[in-house]
Amino acid sequence: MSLPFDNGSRALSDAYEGKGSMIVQRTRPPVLETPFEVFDKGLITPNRQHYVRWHLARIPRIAADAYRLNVHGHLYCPVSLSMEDLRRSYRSHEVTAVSQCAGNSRGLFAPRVPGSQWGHGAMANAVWRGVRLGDVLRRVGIRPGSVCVRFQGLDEPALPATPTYRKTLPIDHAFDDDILLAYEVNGEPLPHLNGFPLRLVVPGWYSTYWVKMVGSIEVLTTPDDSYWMTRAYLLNRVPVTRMGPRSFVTSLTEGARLVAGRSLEVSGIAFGGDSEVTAVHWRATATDPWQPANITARTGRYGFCRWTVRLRPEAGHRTFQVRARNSKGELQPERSHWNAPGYGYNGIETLAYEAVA
Ligand SMILES: Nc1nc2c(c(=O)[nH]1)N[C@H]1C(S)=C(S)[C@@H](COP(=O)(O)O)O[C@H]1N2
Ligand SMILES: [Mo]
Repeated sequence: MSLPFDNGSRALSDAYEGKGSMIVQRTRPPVLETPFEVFDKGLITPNRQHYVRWHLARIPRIAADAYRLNVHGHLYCPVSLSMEDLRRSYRSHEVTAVSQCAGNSRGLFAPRVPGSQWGHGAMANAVWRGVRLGDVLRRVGIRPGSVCVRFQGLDEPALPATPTYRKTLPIDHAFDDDILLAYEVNGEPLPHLNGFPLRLVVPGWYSTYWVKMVGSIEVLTTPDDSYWMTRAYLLNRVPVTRMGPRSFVTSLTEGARLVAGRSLEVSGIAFGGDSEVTAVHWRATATDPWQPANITARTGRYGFCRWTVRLRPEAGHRTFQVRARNSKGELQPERSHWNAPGYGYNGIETLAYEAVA
């Protein structure tokens, strides 16, 4: 089966461990997109259809009882923690948050840009459970003069010259109570492809920071100059970090045919990025004034919310639009800011439909 998409048709597969039907972007390493219909079914993305993105070719299979998290660098007592240690000696916490690749929706940039041609399915909203990164850092004792904390994944490149996957958080941010070292998603252990047994969860930041299968945490006294911080995921040489608001129509698909004059409920999802959604606005066609939509369900400040409106379509070809605002006052722009690496697509969505008598 394949899906229509301007950038080529995309195969669906259910051949991946722990995954249901997914759009295959790449097979080695696996890069799998969540089919968009999933977002209409519920506000929490099921683990089996949570998208997957890896950069490096070798993704080991880690046995939970053999796993160790090494915490080292500029600190007083380096430790090597087992999953047992993490579960037993630390309190567990939960956060609901959207994980979104910085390249989500890249395939919609015009002119086209290279990289994974994602539709809107490089995002997922889930309930993450694990220990607070800050609790671990407090226990090992950070030394004065520390500037950042680096996380390294256990996945490995096919060629030794390729740098391993590492991302770094500024020291102050690392102590944020919302940041977790998560071992569960939606009440189950992390799926292998989503970073079993432990991954970083950085609510409000693009998931490039959410290091999967994290093997080591290192406290540094100088800024991290490694590849993934200084060469990749940059916009104008600055790392892409925090997310802004986005909104989507999920109950209608592009090109829908509706009955003129017969009202129907239209609904969709929105999220605020690193602050909560304060308003969702819509219009029945691009030249109408914006009106407020009802926010009918929420999953916390970092999660998806559902919005619904009553549309009474007028005859003709129209373009439904929706836009979200967050509590920082940020509004989705009219158009996504085009950039060569294709990051941060966030423009107002426009859905064309036709109403017939
Ligand atoms: N170890 C490791 N962690 C990683 C990556 C990776 O390649 N290796 N990719 C990052 C990027 S760019 C994204 S978008 C998310 C994807 O997370 P997911 O596969 O659970 O959806 O993982 C992040 N964490
Ligand atoms: Mo990503």
